[in-house]
Amino acid sequence: MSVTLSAEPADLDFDPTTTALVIIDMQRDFLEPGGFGETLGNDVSLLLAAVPPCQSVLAAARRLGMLVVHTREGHKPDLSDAPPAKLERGEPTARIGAPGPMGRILIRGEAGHDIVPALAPMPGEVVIDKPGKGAFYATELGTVLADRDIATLLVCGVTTEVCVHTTIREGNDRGYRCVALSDCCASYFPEFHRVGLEMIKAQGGIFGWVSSSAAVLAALA
Ligand code: C5J
Repeated sequence: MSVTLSAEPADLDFDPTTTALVIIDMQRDFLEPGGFGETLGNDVSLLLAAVPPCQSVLAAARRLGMLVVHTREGHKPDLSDAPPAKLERGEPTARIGAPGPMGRILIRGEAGHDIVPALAPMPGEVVIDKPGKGAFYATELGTVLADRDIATLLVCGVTTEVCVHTTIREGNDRGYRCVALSDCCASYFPEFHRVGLEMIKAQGGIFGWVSSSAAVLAALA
């Protein structure tokens, strides 16, 4: 059964049974004080502000039995899935695979790679480990969504202009209706967050739609 979501640039009808909640990279190293993101000089409180709205949308999605997908950005310990162009960037002490405050930076299995406890996946929920910024590139996400006849993605996570944006662009090109939930996404750069959302909904919704946690909760009530 279809429900109507208040969104920009236009309201959107979606069926919860063919809609996935996709939560991008809410990982300790990006969000937590003392993590890799903070050691780079970022204000992690900007990202932590997205956690409570994500929790409320996640609770609603779980209550309705919607498909929930969590993603984590990271690489194999031997870095065989990380292209040299990605590895050679940044200060040597802050590169992927270097020792960080919560284990090796962006390496699977390290503490900093984990999703923050407040949004921890429940047993049975899909967790996609992705080597790129987009959640479709070099992952099983496309198959997971096709198997469930998913048509609409409600997208949360960090950071708005990097992994959220790349995933929405990838999803849009694959024919999904992608909706960024503004208060459930965040960036270390408030201006990038604002403009990132503007870009999605510009030109009649060139990449998709922008909505909010409150609008999703109202639609699913
Ligand atoms: C994500 C990043 N998840 N900003 N990564 O956006 O490098």
